Amino acid sequence: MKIVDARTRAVAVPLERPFLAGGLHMIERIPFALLELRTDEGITGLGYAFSLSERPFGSIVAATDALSQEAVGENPLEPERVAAKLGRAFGWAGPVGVVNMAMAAVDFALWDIAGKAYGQPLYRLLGGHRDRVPCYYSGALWRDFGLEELEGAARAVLDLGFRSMKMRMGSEPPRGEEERARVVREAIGPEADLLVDINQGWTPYHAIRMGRMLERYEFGWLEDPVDHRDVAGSARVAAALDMPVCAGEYHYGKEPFLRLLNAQAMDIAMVDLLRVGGVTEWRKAAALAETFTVPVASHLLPEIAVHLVAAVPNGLTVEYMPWSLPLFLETPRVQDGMMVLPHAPGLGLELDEEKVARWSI
Ligand code: SMN
Ligand code: MG
Repeated sequence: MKIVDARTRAVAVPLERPFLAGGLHMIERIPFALLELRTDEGITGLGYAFSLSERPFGSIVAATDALSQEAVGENPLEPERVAAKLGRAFGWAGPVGVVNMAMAAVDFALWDIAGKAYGQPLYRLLGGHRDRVPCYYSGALWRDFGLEELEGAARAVLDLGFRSMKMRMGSEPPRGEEERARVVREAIGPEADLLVDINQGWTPYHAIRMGRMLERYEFGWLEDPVDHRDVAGSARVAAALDMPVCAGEYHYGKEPFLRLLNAQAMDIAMVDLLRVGGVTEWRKAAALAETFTVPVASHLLPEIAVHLVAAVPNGLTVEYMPWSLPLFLETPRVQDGMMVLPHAPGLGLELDEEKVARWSI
């Protein structure tokens, strides 16, 4: 089988409720570069990459377009060979920002084709450890929510069928974090799981002080309490707290995970599918964590991540972030707080072409 054509399109998915990103700007829509690889056997594979800001987005579209052209003529059943070729074509010097994301988009499309060619859903091709996986809702409980809004949103998330959710803290200036934790914990009760993401907002000593307070509200993890480059600082926080520290989403490629794991800087590894470089590299990062008996969680793109978390033995939970979901006719169901793996071959996703046309940019 051969790839005969690569096509990249750009769309922006409108958000129902805009949110403040990193305290810097309001995000009202999320731009995606949609890639389709067509084969000489009539199978089409879907891949995509996105950015939270429309400024670097043009470079993601351009890189996806340029890299995917390099895949034309290659066998889609050989993702490692294709990755090596793409890396050479771009003067491979290790994991680099936008290139990694574009590599991921191509890699997704290759695995989608492989699943369709073998007639199996992706999670089976990757190991098929389970057919349902825990997940948590991530698209609510933002930093700019007031107390009443937090309470209402937390209840609404439970009503959607989730048993676990993530809130954000670490605003600058601080906004009464203990009160915010208490309101959400009281709204969801003692049984539901609650996670908290700081997005690198604290210093290690502040994180330790805040973490001791947060432990009273039974948080399942404390995510990215400190700057992702401060490996020693994250290790200090992890050693000081009983609450697990989750980190990893900001890193490119799999190599940083070995450094973080060796330093005991994380109790739970979060691997971003785009930054790591796609399905092929995500598995390797997960395997590194497995050798340290560290569980792995996904970051964004739940409709793809569900396959990966289900396939590896140390898969912990899928981040159910709804941003990408409206692009598809159907996405994996959530039942009793678990995501159910799709039976359709490959990624099991079909673009909603009516929306793609409407949201084209
Ligand atoms: C996050 C990532 C991207 C945008 C907003 C929030 C967050 C997460 O770090 O883990 O979802
Ligand atoms: Mg995060």
